[in-house]
Amino acid sequence: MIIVHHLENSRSQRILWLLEELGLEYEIKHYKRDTKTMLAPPELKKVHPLGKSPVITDDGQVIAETGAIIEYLTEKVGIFAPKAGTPEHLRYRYWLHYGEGSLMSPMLMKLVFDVLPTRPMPFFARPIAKGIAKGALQSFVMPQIEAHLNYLEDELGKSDWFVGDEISGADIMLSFPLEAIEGRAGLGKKRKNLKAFLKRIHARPAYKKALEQGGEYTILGQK
Ligand SMILES: N[C@@H](CCC(=O)N[C@@H](CS)C(=O)NCC(=O)O)C(=O)O
Repeated sequence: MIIVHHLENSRSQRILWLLEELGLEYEIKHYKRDTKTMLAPPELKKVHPLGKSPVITDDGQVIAETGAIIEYLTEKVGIFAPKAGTPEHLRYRYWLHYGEGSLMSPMLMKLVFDVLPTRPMPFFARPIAKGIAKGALQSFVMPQIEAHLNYLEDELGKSDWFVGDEISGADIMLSFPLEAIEGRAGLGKKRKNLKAFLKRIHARPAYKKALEQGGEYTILGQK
């Protein structure tokens, strides 16, 4: 039996969505974030030394990393991934790596620089922290995020889904960073394709079912 070690409000939500799309049976073990640090609880380290979510267990195996989990689950069922050896499969693999490998990096930097000036520090250090954070956001982080969003907006101008006309694990992979940007800063008025993509995924019955299963997912502002 597949067990999803699911941290509330996290990337793990997309694994629940994938499982619902694939029609696989699974159980959820729920974990709550520490209310102060927002980190995962220590119990998650019993499943995998890094204690991050998502992580799944299946048949005595522990599988971590969203991309690896998506590949593992889609290969089990043989849907939601283009046929191996095709150009579509190469594109699919690209997006699976891109989601965490490229797109999430500037987003995490934004999170860090947004929070940095609000952390406890001597009063005289705060204006300096604010200045450093603002400078980094303006000169590097935000231009990077904008470049990624423009690129993704153009890609979705070519087809409804990231790998052509059929939904795949690549769309599930990219859902979380796009939802996070929409929830935190907004995708921007001109990003019609990205907004339509989010609307399309949120209308899917499997997506809705996964939300019911996963519990709190406030990334889009819903409680
Ligand atoms: N690249 C990893 C990232 C995993 C990750 O950082 N997960 C976050 C949840 S969104 C987490 O577990 N955070 C809690 C913590 O770091 O303690 C993946 O995609 O699986």
